[in-house]
Amino acid sequence: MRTQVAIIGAGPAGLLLSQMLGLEGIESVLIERQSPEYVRSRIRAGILEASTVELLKQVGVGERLAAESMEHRGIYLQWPGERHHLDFVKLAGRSVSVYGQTEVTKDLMLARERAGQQTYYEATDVELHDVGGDSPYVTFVDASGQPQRLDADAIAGCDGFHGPSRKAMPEAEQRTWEKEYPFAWLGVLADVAPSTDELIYAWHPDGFAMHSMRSSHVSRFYLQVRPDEDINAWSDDRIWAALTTRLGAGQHGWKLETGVVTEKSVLPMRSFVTTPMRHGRLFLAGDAAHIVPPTGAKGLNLAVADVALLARALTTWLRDGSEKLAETYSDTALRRVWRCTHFSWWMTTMLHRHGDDFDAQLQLSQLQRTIASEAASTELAENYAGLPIGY
Ligand code: RFL
Ligand code: PHB
Repeated sequence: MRTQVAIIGAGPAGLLLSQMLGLEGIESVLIERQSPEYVRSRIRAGILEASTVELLKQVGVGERLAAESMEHRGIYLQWPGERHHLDFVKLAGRSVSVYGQTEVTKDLMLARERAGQQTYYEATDVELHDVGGDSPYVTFVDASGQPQRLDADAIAGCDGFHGPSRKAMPEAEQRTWEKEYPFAWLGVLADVAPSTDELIYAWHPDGFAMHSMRSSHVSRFYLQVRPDEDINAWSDDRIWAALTTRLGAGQHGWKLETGVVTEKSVLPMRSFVTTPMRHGRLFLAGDAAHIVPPTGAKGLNLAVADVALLARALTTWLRDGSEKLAETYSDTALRRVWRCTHFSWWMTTMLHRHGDDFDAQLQLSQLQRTIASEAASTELAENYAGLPIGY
């Protein structure tokens, strides 16, 4: 079997790439390890930058997004006794939108089905071959157990942190940077109306807490826990009690509504960057090339920004015959990757309890400065609301 671009991974990066290439008349085949039901039900990120929203609208998957997303002007930053609003629209001229990654994925899957492009779900033994040469190909076993070979002009590795694409890059040419954090998040989804109009990021002596949301009747919460935390030790009552304390319910007349917990899981936190993001005819995009801790809400947006560059690079190469953008893809993408890596690290280290009491005082001082100085709040706002694509 032959196609122009073999895309490995049907997460937001792979699905969006196939959609953007399809609009330019470039054919692709998607190879995904999981079933469509599994991909559709994965709960992950929830915040879209303005440029992500704009891009999704431009490429024809913005209809439900426009109708159902919630536009937020900013976020609340809080620590015991104080809650402050940062208005991104005033500070940086841009807002963000609440629309779950699960919903983005559903919209993109539907668009791909409508476009009639081929997807192999539940593929196993996915292997990349000859990525440094002119005739790369992918082998895999399809859902019915048939071995398959897919030849392509280019391969896009959109298979997340654990996929095979990054491992197919020559080790001698790769460099990686990694940071593990000494804490994790307990993520909680609950059937309850949000108790806040915009997201709350809270520093607390017991650990970080966050109040996010998915819709007018579904809330999303996160609590800082240990990386080896036993999820079974967190009953619903314990979760609501910790959120009540850390989010400061009962103070200044603010109430936290509670409801039925429908999902809970522990998420590890790491920063990871690999360079370069291209070798020969293999291109990495999204989590396959980099991971950020979720505190800055950057993971999904960064994957979208990579794909915006990669779709253009592959189009100008495969359709128009110019390799120029393919050659600069890695360097251009990595500029934004490192900016978001720094921002995510900064938000994470400012808001999570770690170290000693001296460190806690520095965190509180940094939080106060972020609120008190327009320069400091603008720096947070510009990064959070998102830098232009191609930054
Ligand atoms: P994805 O979404 O991981 O998609 C990769 C796809 O590749 C498939 N795959 C394979 N396919 C074929 N063969 C193989 N051998 C394969 N191995 C893997 C996978 O099944 C999957 O479908 O990467 P992509 O597209 O780059 O998108 C990136 C975003 O998903 C990611 O950055 C964010 O979701 C990160 N993230 C979060 N970011 C936030 O900003 N806020 C969050 O609250 C948030 N929560 C999360 C997250 C990431 C999580 N993961 C990856 C552990 C919660 C979780 C659980
Ligand atoms: C989410 O709603 O899942 C979410 C929002 C903001 C973050 C991380 C996760 O920084």
